[in-house]
Amino acid sequence: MRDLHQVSHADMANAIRFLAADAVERAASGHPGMPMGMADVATVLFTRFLKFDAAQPRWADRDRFVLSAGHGSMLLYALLHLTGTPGWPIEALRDFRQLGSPAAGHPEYGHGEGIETTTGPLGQGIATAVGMALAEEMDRARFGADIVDHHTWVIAGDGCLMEGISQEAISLAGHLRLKKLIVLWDDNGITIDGDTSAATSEDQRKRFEASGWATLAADGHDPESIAEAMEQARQSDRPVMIACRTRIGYGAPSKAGTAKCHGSPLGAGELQAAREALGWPHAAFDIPLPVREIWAVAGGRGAEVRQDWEVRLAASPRRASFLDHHAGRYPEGWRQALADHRAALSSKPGAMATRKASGAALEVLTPAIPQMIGGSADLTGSVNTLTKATAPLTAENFGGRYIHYGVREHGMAAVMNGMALHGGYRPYAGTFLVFADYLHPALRLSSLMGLPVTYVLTHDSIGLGEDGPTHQPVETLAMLRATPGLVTLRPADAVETAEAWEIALDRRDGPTAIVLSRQDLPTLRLDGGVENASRRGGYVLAEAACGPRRVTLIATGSEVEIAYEARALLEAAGIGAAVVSLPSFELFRAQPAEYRAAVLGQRDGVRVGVEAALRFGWDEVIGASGAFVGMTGFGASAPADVLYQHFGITAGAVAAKARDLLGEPA
Ligand SMILES: Cc1ncc(C[n+]2csc(CCOP(=O)(O)OP(=O)(O)O)c2C)c(N)n1
Ligand SMILES: [Mg+2]
Repeated sequence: MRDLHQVSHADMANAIRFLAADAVERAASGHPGMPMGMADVATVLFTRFLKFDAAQPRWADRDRFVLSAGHGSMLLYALLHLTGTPGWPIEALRDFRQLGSPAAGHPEYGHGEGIETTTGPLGQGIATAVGMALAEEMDRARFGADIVDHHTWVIAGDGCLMEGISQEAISLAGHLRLKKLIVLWDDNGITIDGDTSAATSEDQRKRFEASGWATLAADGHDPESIAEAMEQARQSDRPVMIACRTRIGYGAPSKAGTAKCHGSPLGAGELQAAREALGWPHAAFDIPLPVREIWAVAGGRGAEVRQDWEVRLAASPRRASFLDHHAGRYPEGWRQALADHRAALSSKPGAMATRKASGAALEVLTPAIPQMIGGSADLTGSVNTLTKATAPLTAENFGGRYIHYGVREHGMAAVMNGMALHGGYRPYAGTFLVFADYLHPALRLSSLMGLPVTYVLTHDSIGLGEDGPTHQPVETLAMLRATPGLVTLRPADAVETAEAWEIALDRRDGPTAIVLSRQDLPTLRLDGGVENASRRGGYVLAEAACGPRRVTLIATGSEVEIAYEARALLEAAGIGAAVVSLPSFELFRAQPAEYRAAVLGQRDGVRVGVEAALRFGWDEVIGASGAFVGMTGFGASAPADVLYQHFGITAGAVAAKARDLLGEPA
């Protein structure tokens, strides 16, 4: 390794400081304080510790670096530029926060090489990093330390540590003893409102230690103090938090150490004064050649290590399985196994809760697809996510495939994101649909990043019965359907449930929510499930039989059965009625207009929507003149069948609405 000490540490750190402050100044918006405060820590990390090769930012065995304090995005962009990461010319930094620049306001996964995850919603980064560190342990257990051996480094601020999700993440990481996770806490005592003492008096080190972490402290402006702590952290047998004491906006004469430099440009005068104070006479975006060169050396530090790794991988007996795993290639046979399963369900129609049908589909899929990693937020027996093929994952057995996330929905979702980002894994995990609210910020990031994680959301309506309105979602489906990039599926029976799983596993570019009933539902699909009908989002399950179609009854999940019964009532009265099953609004919306019109019977009479949830979003399907049978407010505590009667979600009510619309009341 070349000597990096010809140019001073201060010069290297100042290069970061001024790239950040100048970019914020030019954009007239952004956060200079955090990059200026953490420039020393970041310089030590990137020049002496982080295992990476800037020329190959996707090298599988690189250390992961997560900027959890995403508002300090210019710190990351400055590092990516200085280390020579592809796609990060100085122009990208000059265009900070402008449309089309990889240097977006907050780091966005997929917008530029080297951005490991999207951050900005405080706390998400640290929790996502737990998933990455976990995936590293899992990879090492599967493929061996000769090809998997890297750390996950996180920079987290006061805000990240105040957010509740950080507690879930810290607690789980400590429990699983993720020893290759190192959190660098930007301990600057400042947030937007001013001194952190206004809102918190926690002893952070004790807090982490209580969760099974090791902690260290460093002077965040003394490179040797930082290096000593990082060296020690790498030897730890448990996750490590290093409290890096820093001064926000370090170098800005009047604003450093105050909230004034947190989130707005320093201003021309203060910026010039900082240049003088730190001895940086260079123009904005001008990095002197020796500093530039020494940073480029830092960017190439890992090249040899990576090449050695390539040689080891080439010689490894696990090479093929490692590459398949990371490319997300499933072994042959899973699709056929699932098709056989669907055919068997169709040939022996019975009644089964779709949450149970999901468990049955997982029993078929998990032995076939080793990338699938299950779990639940302490509701395993209710959400049916555990299968015979998925042994529990523990600190002693990272070869396991089932994660007991504990009662930590938000952390669970972020950890799934981290596993998916790390590469290879297809995480799925379950909780009750109503608690999707507890994990939604992380689910939103799954969608924004386009990560193929699967949410198993059961107990999906008043149909769960006695647990009452706290547990009965009425608005949650609308929230999921309103989330861009998410595919929500609410299957009507066991066959559609198996189809939903096939759709989820075929998705590579976004998350899927599978919404499932607690109560038994009859098998309605008797066609052998040969073709995956759910792929079109909606389809005619039963066409009008007694005459031309005059009514189209459109339902999802458990209400398809009710629509079916309503159809029988209408047909008995000589009114031709069809039932449309609509498991996914998003997939249906993607179909050609003619198909949608034909399914919905847009030229054939009236439409009635049925769903045990709020009408919000349904006008798209039934039109403004359509009728809707569903919920108008919260549910109640009672047996499910009583609730369906009480709230008027019955076949009789559906048939009556249809007849009203036809002007032919019974
Ligand atoms: C979940 C969430 N809530 C609020 C914000 C708005 N916000 C951005 S930075 C910040 C303060 C963060 O303080 P700290 O992490 O200490 O950063 P520093 O001021 O030290 O840079 C807040 C409240 C956010 N980005 N995410
Ligand atoms: Mg702070």
